[in-house]
Amino acid sequence: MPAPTAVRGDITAQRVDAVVNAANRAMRGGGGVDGAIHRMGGPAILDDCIARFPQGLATGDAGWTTAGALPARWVIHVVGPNHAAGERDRALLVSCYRRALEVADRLGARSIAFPLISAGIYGWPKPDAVDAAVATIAAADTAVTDARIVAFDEATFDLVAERIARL
Ligand code: AR6
Repeated sequence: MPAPTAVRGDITAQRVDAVVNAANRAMRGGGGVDGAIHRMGGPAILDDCIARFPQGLATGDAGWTTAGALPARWVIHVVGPNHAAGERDRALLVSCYRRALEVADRLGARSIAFPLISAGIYGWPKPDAVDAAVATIAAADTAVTDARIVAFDEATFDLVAERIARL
């Protein structure tokens, strides 16, 4: 696919077909991006998580729900590895991006906004989290034409933009 683009802002405000949520295995909400998405999207997202994912989701996997009141149509939930808790298998982080794009293709989504998965509460070192995001999205075989990496702060935005420039 074309190179991803770097965006600075709040992922919940993105006008895209699908926003990606950095969830956990239980899929019942949490802090960070997960908290923001459930807060802004409203209770329909949690209802759909419970209905469609009674057992939650495995680390490295992706699954979709409604986006509720968000401008997006779908939320694609992924579960990144929890580096802070000792989950250090990088293939699981790469898998989150690949699987999210596969789910997007199945939905017919053409635009998607990713957060930097595992790079917050889960503590994945920021430069490697950026590298995994940019390289995996850029190499994916997908019908998605607009893939954004949404950075919350200026320093992270700069890291993402610099890595994209090196593609
Ligand atoms: N928009 C864009 N980026 C954001 C936003 C936002 N609204 N909020 C945070 N970030 P995190 P993780 C950035 O912690 O590390 C939850 O409790 C943040 O600065 O959301 O995968 C879940 O339920 C960081 O760079 O996700 C899980 O238990 C990045 O998004 C756990 O946290 C990801 O940070 C998942 O932790």
